[in-house]
Amino acid sequence: MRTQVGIIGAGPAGLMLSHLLYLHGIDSVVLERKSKDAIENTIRAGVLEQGTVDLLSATGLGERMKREGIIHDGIELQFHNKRHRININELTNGKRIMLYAQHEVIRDLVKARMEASGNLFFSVSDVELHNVTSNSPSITYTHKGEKNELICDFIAGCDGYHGPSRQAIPEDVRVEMEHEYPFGWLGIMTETPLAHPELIYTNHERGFALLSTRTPELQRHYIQVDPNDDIKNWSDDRIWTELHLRTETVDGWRLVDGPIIQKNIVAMRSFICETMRYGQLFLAGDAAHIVPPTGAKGLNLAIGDIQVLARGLKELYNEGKGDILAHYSDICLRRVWKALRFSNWMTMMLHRNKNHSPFEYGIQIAELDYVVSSKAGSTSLAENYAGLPIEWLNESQIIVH
Ligand code: RFL
Ligand code: PHB
Repeated sequence: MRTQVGIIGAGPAGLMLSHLLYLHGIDSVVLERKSKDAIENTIRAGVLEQGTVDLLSATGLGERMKREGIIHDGIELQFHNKRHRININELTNGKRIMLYAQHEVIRDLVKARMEASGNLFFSVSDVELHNVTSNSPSITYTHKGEKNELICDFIAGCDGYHGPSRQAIPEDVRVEMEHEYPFGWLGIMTETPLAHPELIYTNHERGFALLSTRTPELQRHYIQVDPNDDIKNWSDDRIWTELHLRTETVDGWRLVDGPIIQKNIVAMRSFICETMRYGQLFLAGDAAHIVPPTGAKGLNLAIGDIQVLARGLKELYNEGKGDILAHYSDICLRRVWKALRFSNWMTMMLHRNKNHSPFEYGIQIAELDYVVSSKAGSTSLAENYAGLPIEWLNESQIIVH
């Protein structure tokens, strides 16, 4: 089989790329290890930046999101059991965020690709990349027991942190940087009414907590735990006790509890791979970078990479211009580094580190106090949280990074 762009992975990055390429008249094939059912039901991100919402709407994917998603104009930061609102809308001249689950975005994308008779192959195995520096790289894979070869012009590695694409870049070419945090997030899905009209990020002496939402009847909450802790140690009662202690306020606000229908623990890390391009192979999304979830950036960064890649491929195929593709890695990494910085900053400001001295704790609280009481401080948080713009090539075509 032959295609213009072979895409490995049907997460938000791979599916969005295939959708945008279709709109530009460029042929692609998506190869996904998991089943359609599995990718459509895995619980992950929930916050979409304004830029992601705008892209989904502009490309015909906004209808259900607009109906079922929940728009938020701000977030709450809580410390010393008091809340402080960051008015993102006002501080960013009108930007907003949308609460719409990642698996709903995936469902909308899969539906759109299938209605357009797109080539999506689920439950493939043995995916391998070949000749990525040649003009016709290829991907071999097994589907329904048969071995296949897909010959392409380009390969998009959208296969997440553990996928094979990044490994196809020789070790002496790629530079990988990683930072592990001594924090984990225990996430729950609970059948309870909306806790609060906006997300609440809490710094408490017992540890971080986040109150988020999915629908008016289904809430998503997180508490900081040891990253090596076992979910079996966390009964529903113990989770609610911690959530209550960490989120109650001095004026007597108390969370409503109820049945927990799903719970799990994830460790937190930052990771970045320089370069994001090698020959005809382009990495996008979690395949190239990971951020801790505190800044709600992972999915949005993946979509940002794809905007750059899709535009680069469109300019090359339809207009014969190769500038964007030539600078793909620089354009993306510039934005990714800023999101890594922001996610790291949010994480360090909001989590309790048991090894911190009283001095370090004092600095952390002063940082929060500064952010909520200074317009410059809260504006910086707001513009990063709502999403920084993609910085395209400047006039002299020189990218600093
Ligand atoms: P994905 O979604 O991991 O998709 C990669 C796909 O590649 C497939 N794959 C393979 N396919 C074929 N052959 C192979 N050998 C393959 N190996 C892997 C996988 O099966 C998968 O389907 O990466 P992508 O597209 O780059 O998207 C990234 C996002 O999924 C991720 O960054 C976010 O979920 C991160 N994230 C959040 N991001 C946000 O923007 N806002 C949030 O509020 C937010 N909250 C979160 C999060 C991630 C979390 N977890 C679970 C780490 C909350 C949590 C708890
Ligand atoms: C979520 O709703 O899953 C969520 C919200 C905000 C974050 C991370 C995750 O920062």
